[in-house]
This record gives sequence, C-alpha cells and structure tokens, in this order.
Amino acid sequence: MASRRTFIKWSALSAAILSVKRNYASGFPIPGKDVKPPVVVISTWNHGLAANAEAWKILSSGGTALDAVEKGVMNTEADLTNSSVGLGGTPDRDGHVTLDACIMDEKGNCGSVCFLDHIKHPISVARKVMEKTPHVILVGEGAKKFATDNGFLVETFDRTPSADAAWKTWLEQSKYAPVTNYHNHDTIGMLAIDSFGNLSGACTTSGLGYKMHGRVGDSPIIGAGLFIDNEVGAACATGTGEEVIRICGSHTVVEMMRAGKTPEGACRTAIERISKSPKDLKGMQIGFLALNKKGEFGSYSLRKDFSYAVQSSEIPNGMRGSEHKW
Ligand code: SD4
Repeated sequence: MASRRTFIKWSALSAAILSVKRNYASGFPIPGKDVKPPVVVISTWNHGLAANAEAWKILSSGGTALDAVEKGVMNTEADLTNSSVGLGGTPDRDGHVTLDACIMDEKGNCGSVCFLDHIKHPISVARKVMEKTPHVILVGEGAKKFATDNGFLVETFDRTPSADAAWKTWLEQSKYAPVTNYHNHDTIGMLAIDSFGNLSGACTTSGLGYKMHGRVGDSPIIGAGLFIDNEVGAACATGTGEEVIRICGSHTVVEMMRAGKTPEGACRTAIERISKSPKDLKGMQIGFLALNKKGEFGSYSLRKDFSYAVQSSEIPNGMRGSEHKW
C-alpha cells in the first residue's frame, strides 16, 4: 500500500515537472533549476528613452525582442530633429544624408543596409533583407531599389532645414574632420531580451557628420556595430566606427562575456583594446553596451559622457552613465 502511495506521489511529481518543462519551452522557468531572466531593453544615448518606451510596449505585452528593437529604433529614425539618426541626420561633405542600419535576432539571422538615402526607416529595410533575401547586406542604389520594390516610400527632401543650415556653415571651411557628437546624442543601438529569454538587437545611424561620400561605418556591420549570440549575450557600439570595425567591437564584447566577463567588464576589454591603437584617438568617442543572457547589462566608453537608457521588468525607464577610460 505504502509503495503504491509512493508510486502515485512520484508519478504526480514527474507529471508536474514535465509540465513545467513544457512551460519553460514556451518561456517559463523550471523552479529551482532555471531562473527566468528579467525582460530588459537598453539603448544608447538620451534618445534611447523614447525608443525604449516604444520597445517596451511590445516587450511588456509578451512580444518578441526582434519586434521590440525594430519598433524602438524606428521611433528615433522618425524624429527629424535628431541630427545623427534617420533623414534628419547630418549629411556627408557633399550634402547627401546616407543611412546605415542592421538588425540581428536570436537565431543568428541578420540583415543590413548601408549607404541608403531618402528612406525613412532603414532598420525596417534591414529586417526585410534579413527575412526576404538570401543575403545579409545590401548597399546604396541596390538597397534603395530593394526598399521600393518592398513598398518603402522614397522621401523627396534632401536635408532638413537645420541640417542644411549646419552643412552650409560647415562648407565655409570644409574642414575634413568627421564629427562624432559624443556629448548628447549619436547612433542608436538597442538590445533586448524578451519574456522567452531570447535576445535581439538593432542599430541605425546617419553616420559620422560630413563623412566622405560613400563612407560606411561600423553601425551596419554585423560583429562591429552589433552582435547577438543567444547562448551568451548581445552587444552594440556607438562612436567613431572605424575604430570599432578594426577590433570587430561588438563581437569582441560578446566573446568576452562568453569567456566569463560581466557585460561592463566585456565592454571595458574592448575599449582597452581600442585605446592601445597606434591611431590618434584625440576627439574620438567610442562606447559599447552589452546585455547578457541573464538580463544583466553594462557599458564602458573611451571617454566620459556616454550614457544609455534602460528599462526592465525590475527598473523603470531611465538613464545611466557609463564607466569610462579617459
Ligand atoms: C559611425 N558609429 O558611422 C557610427 C556613428 C556614430 O558618432 O556613432 N557616430 O561611425
């Protein structure tokens, strides 16, 4: 009798465990075994606050990190007062506003557009490249044709009035020193982990102000401006793209997390590597942001004044300052 009771007890327990395991496959933890990470979104600079709020609408209603990061950064792209993201961005030295963006999901799918003009939402074109083509990167006229073939409208203005005025002032000296605006706003990179425990990221920019026509930075380069490994974590970059590309910045940060570093420690290692460059880094800013599989996040920058926005199931949307080297 006792053994029958024991059998029934163990059967009930096994059934309960199996059902919890099944639940975990759809996003719920196995008590005592898996601790469910918090839902988190983080993004670069002050414009990250509004972008996070948009992403949070999706994350908080059980949506995917991929949808959240796309919608989040679309908010920044649509803001024509933003001089470093989207069509309100600072033009190149010849007056063309050219945009770079990429997106990556938890399965390693990724898409990117570079040197794209007159399209309001490069991030959504990048997502279409990811989902509808066998390729990862489309560039320039080809990217624009792909965008229009997929229903994206071509905007007719070349520069916003304020970008136009600033460019004309710049032309008076035409001093070729690409501008990194590192005090307040810059590229938006966004990373998120959703209620399924999956990571995704997005990055979008108009690139360095007054760059050479045709120049592409780190932001649309998978592994440089953005990298996701769903087993480990996610990272993105902002600042002078050439220096980020040289060390495959975001991939380096993720690999450092794989090796056991905290998100901040991983970002710091990448920045230390850049700081040893024989290049003259005067006037340059670079910042990395990282989020690991446990929902822990952190950042590190070359210089002070890099900040980022965080929102999670435990933290209300707000800004954080970054630790920095110099
Ligand atoms: C780039 N990383 O094009 C981007 C833009 C940026 O300060 O962050 N500029 O190099």
